[in-house]
This record gives sequence, C-alpha cells and structure tokens, in this order.
Amino acid sequence: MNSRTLGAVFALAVTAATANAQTPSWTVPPESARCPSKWGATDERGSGNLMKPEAVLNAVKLIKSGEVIELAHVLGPTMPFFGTRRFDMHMKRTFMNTGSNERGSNEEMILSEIGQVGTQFDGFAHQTHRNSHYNCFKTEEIAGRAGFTKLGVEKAPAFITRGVLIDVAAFKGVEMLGDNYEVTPEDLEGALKKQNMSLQAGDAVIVHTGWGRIYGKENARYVKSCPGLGVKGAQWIIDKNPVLLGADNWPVEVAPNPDPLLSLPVHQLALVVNGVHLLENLKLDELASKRVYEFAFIMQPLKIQGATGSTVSPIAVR
Ligand code: UVW
Repeated sequence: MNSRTLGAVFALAVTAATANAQTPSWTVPPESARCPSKWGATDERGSGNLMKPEAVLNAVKLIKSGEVIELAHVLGPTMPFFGTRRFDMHMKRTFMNTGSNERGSNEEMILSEIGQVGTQFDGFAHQTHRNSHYNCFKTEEIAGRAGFTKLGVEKAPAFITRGVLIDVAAFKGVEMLGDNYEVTPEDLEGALKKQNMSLQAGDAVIVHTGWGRIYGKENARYVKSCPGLGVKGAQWIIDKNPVLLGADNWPVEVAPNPDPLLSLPVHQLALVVNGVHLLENLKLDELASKRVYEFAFIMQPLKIQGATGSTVSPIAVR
C-alpha cells in the first residue's frame, strides 16, 4: 500500500470512529413518547401508585419468622459521599430545663444534603432531561428556594411490599462484581432462575453487586466507579413494573456508563422517563449471606416538603 492509499484508509477509519463515537447507545425518548405518564397527566407518584392494600397484604404473607434485617448503613462521618455532598453533625450543648427534677435536654444540628446521602431514596424532583422531569413537569415552574412545589419526596408513599433480592454477584460466582461491571438482562434472568424466582408487578427489586463490601472502607474507590445496572438491565426490570429499583452501590446503575457519551442514563430512564424510584447505598451483606431472596420490604421516606429525596432506613422482614 502506498502512502497516499494508507492516508486515505486512515482518514476513513477516523471518520467512521468519529461517527460511531457521536452516536450514543441510548437517548431520552421525546416528551411526546413519555408524557402524559401512564398514571395520568397530573400524577406525581409514578411507581408509588403500585402501593395498594393488596401489595401490603401480599408482603405480610411473607413474614413467617419475624426476623428483621436492616438494609441501611449508619449515617456518620465514615460514609462515602458522591461529589461535594457532606454530613456535618453538631451536637448542641446540654440544656438544663427549669424544675426541681433537673431535666437535661440534648439535640443535634445537621448540615447535609439530607435527601441524597447514605442509604437514600431518589424522588422525581432529583433528575431531569434538560428542564423536563417525570411527567414533563418543568424545572422553572416547580423549583423554588423552599423546595419543589411538585414531585417533592413527601408525595412518595410508605412502602410495604414484596422485596426481591437478585444476587448477581452470587450468580457470577464472586463476592463483588468488578469496578465497572454492567449488569445485563441475562445476568438478572440467570440469577433469578438460579434463585428459582420471578418478578411480580409492585416488587421492590434489589440488586446485590457486592460493592457494599467497600462502603465506609475504601470510600474513594466506592464513589469513583461501581458495578450496576446498565440501561438494558434496568429496562428489563422496569418492564416488569417494579415499585422501585435498589442496589448496594451509590447510583444503582453502572458508573461510569460504558458508553462515554452518557452520564448516569438509568437515573433518567427510571426517574424521568418511567417514574420509577431508585434506592441507593443499600446494605445487603446480611440478606445476601443468609440467602434471603424474598421478604416483606418496609420503608417510609421522610416527609420533607419539596425535597429531591430522603435518607432512609428500609428493613426486610421474613
Ligand atoms: C446523582 O445525584 C448524580 O447521583 P445519586 O442519585 O446516585 O446520588
């Protein structure tokens, strides 16, 4: 090959690579395809609408021994933080009350992104596509300095429903998936098959990646990347109509996304496009080691008016 031909081949290869690099593997569907939501044009609850008395009664049937397994990490100074988030707790001086009984009172003051730290639940005000939220509410119309007037986390229900743990780490034969392993539909199907289970509408679907093993221990690594759901895996679960998607990592999804053109697309797919809540930084070691794959999932997000999310302490009961 002469140098001119070589040059032409190189130029073609560069053009093809550039064209490929500029085609993202996923795009947010247009508003016309996602609004109004299936729950109605004014709906602010999304998947929370699945919380019906039947879901509670189904969940209660799963309680046989009364064992309670906590799924939250402790809020405190050793937890990992995404970005510039923080959790500063200041204990106030003991206040002595009047009265012969000499009663002392203690209380703390906390400076934190309280909806977005620790084990936490994402509401629909949290994410957008451009200025458009779930059900096409527009940021400039609903956001204010005192919080969101629509889609605030106080609109989310109390969750008492069937919880399903999909142990992808166990399915892959590891304690922890690799630093940016993408969980695929095949992994989810394989793990569920191994567990002899299937998903039902209204389930709280929780994925065990094993990443929680380094929570509070290797914090820089914990938030630098993580294994988690890819777009296809998340879509596979969303198609089953879950009440929420949870995982033992910080964004539920794989990060960074294998497609360098995308930034946390599952956040948009779940929260913006489908109105399905996310539940992050779960503590799943006990559930996974005891192989508790089906349980009553119980959680009440904080009723913070207009907030984007809530720190939470969910429990699994069996
Ligand atoms: C972001 O806010 C980007 O992440 P998370 O919801 O995972 O805290």
